[in-house]
Formats: sequence, structure tokens, C-alpha cells
Amino acid sequence: MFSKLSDKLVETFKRLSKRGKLTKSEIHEATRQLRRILLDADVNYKVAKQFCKTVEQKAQAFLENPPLDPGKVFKNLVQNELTILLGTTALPINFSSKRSFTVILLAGLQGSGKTTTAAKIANLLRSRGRKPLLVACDTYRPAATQQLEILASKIDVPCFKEGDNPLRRAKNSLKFASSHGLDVIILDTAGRLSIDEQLMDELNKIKAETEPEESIFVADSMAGQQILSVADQFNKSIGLTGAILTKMDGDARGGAALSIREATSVPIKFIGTGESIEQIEEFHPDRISSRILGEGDLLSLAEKASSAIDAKEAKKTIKKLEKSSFGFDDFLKQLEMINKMGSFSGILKMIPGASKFASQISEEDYNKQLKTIKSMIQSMTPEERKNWKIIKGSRKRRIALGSGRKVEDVNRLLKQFKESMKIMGNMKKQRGIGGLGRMFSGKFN
Ligand SMILES: Nc1nc2c(ncn2[C@@H]2O[C@H](COP(=O)(O)OP(=O)(O)OP(=O)(O)O)[C@@H](O)[C@H]2O)c(=O)[nH]1
Ligand SMILES: [Mg+2]
Repeated sequence: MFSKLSDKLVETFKRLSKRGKLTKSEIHEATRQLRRILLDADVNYKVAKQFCKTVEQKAQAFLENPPLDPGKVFKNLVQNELTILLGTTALPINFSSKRSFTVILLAGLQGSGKTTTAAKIANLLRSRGRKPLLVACDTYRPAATQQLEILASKIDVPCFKEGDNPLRRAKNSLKFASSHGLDVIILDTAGRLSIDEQLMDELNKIKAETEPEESIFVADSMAGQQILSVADQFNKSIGLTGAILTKMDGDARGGAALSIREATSVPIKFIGTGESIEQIEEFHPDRISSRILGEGDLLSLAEKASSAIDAKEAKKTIKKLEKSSFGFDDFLKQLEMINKMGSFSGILKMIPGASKFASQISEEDYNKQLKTIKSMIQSMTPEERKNWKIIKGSRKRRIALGSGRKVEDVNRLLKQFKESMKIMGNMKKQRGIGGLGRMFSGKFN
């Protein structure tokens, strides 16, 4: 997400820092570069122009008292303006205080990710103690209801499909939720290839019938600039309370998505960062701008961790680390938790200072190393997995043979394991699992 944009910005600030002085022409040159970088990232032209104008004006205020590190000043300015551009503060879901349930209507073009996102939101809200109901309001595409049903059963959330048209289903779902004690109703509607009156008419009828607290536009961030005009039209026709940007994990330059708030005034509520159910994040403008400027985002990482990590398991791990009885079997469990948090490079990008490694360790390399490490652990006996200290001489040879590796590889695995134990031991007060990263620092050829 935004990796190119991020790299180029960081480079511009570095260059400015090296110059060591801030003059009118330096500011002008830097904002010119900034504009080019934003346009390259597909930020809307008007939005980029206004953004750079503001940054240039604010930077000029520093001319009277030139700062020691102009790059840093410029970076802070850009970061602040970026946060404002993205909406300043996070806007969480607005839950009803009047009814026993809250209705969330999801709308958008075909294939934008509505159905997937409906399930992701249901899963997220359920993990926070809500009782969601997913409602299949797409009766046009034969497999649409089934798609939502499959996702719903995966996350163990009820899926409602009573009624032969979208409006009836939406209407019936309110009664069903009331009588079953469900408190969030998520309406997954049908998409169209482009905006048409019939679609808007149907959405307006559903809205009138269900009075949703949230009417959210689901935007495919890979679709580029067109999402701005589509969002604008949805907003004008049905009135939106927010937008969700899906597929932010893709190669798309992402700038169009970043412009949506400024160009349409519709606040961004969530971003989708992958195909699996857990890959959704609440949108926090300050955290995203921090991530774009290469500063990492520990808060979001901590939230991801808390939803992926089983608190009981985490406590057990800390105890084991304290008693130095953490073994390879525990290590495998930790890896599973990390996998639940998303891609390895995605996690690295959220750690301040580690984002530069994200581009050094490719997802492919990571997966390859993971496979090698797993194959060696799988060749260990249960006893060895519990107590790695007994792995010596002939045991090492057996493990190497069993996994098709060399004894040096087993030695390396043990060495890395020992080092990561040390790091984790030091981090245990912060309950860190970061030490596991050490396991992937040396390559197995
Ligand atoms: N990589 C990635 N893929 C996503 C994300 N969200 C959705 N997808 C994929 O996008 C495709 C379309 O998703 P759906 O949820 O079926 O989209 P939809 O808007 O319901 O589509 P229609 O009902 O046909 O209008 C699927 O292959 C999803 O797995 C995301 O955040 N990242
Ligand atoms: Mg769908």
C-alpha cells in the first residue's frame, strides 16, 4: 500500500535535509516535486494542486526563522496536511441510540467488494461483542445469496434471505433482527456495471424502508479516478455517510482513493487490505499519513495483534519465556497467529523503522524460508520440539536428513531460535512477539 508514494516522499525530504537550508526557491522546487509525486500516485489533479499550494504557503512561514533541518520541517508539514486531506479524525460506525439495532447499507459498483466487505464488517463487529445479521439483498445474480451465505457460515453469523426481492428482504430482516436479539443489520446490495436509475431507485427504496444509520459506498481502489465521480453520484442520489476503500493491498497507485474525502466530502470509514475476512482496518487519517511517510503504524498493528492473538495463548507464551521453556512447538503456534494478521511485509510496514525492510524481504522469500523452517521443525520429535537444548550431534543429523537439509541448516535454525528467544525475553514486558522476526533474518539456501 502506497509503497512507491512513500519511498519517493521520503527521498524528497532527505534531499531537502541534505541541502541544509530553506529558501523560497527550495520550497518551490520541493512542492513541485511533491506535486509530481502525488500525480504519479494517481491523486486527483485538483486535490494535488490545492494540497501543494497549502504546503508551499505554510512552508514559507519558516523563511524568517530558517529551521536547522528543512527536510524534517517539510515532512511534518506534508504529514499534517495529508492527515487533514484524509479527514483529520477517524469516524467510527454510528450506532443507533434509538433502535435496538443499527442498519448498515453497503452500495457500489459490481465487483467492488461489497459482499466480502459485508462479511468482514460482521466479523469485526462480532469480535467487539455485537450481534450482526448479514442480509442478502442481491436477488439478481443467482449465486449472490449463496456467496454471502458461505461467508456468513465461515464466521458463524446468521444470513437472512427471506423474500423474493431486495426491498422485501431488507424489510423482513428488521423484524427478524428484532425478534432474534441481533443488533447490527448489514445489507449487501447488488452492484451494477455503471450507475443507472433503476439501481439508485432501488437503493432509495431500501433506504426509506430501513432508515440506515450508515449508507456506505464501497469503492474499488484499483479502479482509479473513476471512483471519485461514481462516489459523487452515489452521494448525490442516495446520500452517503461514508466510504470503504477495498483492495488497498493491490498494486494500484492508490492516490484516487486518497482523494475521495477531499473530492467528495464523503469520509472514509474502513479500508480493505486483502481477500480474507480479517483483512479490514478502521481508517485513521493520522495513522495512514504516518504510514505513507514511512513512520510505521504501531497502533493499528497492536489492534491487528489483539484481534489475531488469543489472550490466553499470549499469557502462556510469556510464562514460558520467563521459565525459558519456550520450544519449537510454541514457535509454530506463534507463526500461525502472525499469519492471521496478514502478510509479513504488511506487518513490517507498520513497525516504525522497519518499513524499509518490507521491500527487502519479499513475500516469496518469506514463504520459502517459512517452509524450510517448518520442514525442519516437523522432523523433530515432540521431545525435541519442547526442549531444543537436547538437539545435538546425531539428533541434528536426523533432523537434517528428515527435512532434506544440511546439518549447517539445523545449526543455523538453532542459532536463530536462540537469538530470537533472547529478543523475545527482553521484550516480554511489552509482550512483544517481534523477536520472531529474527528467525527470518538469515537465509537458508
Ligand atoms: N485483494 C483484495 N481483494 C478483495 C478485497 N475486497 C474484495 N476483494 C475481492 O474482490 C472480488 C469481488 O468481491 P465481492 O465481494 O464479490 O464484490 P461485490 O461488490 O459483492 O460484487 P457484486 O456482488 O458482483 O457486485 C472478490 O474476488 C474478492 O475476493 C480486498 O480488500 N483486497
Ligand atoms: Mg456481491
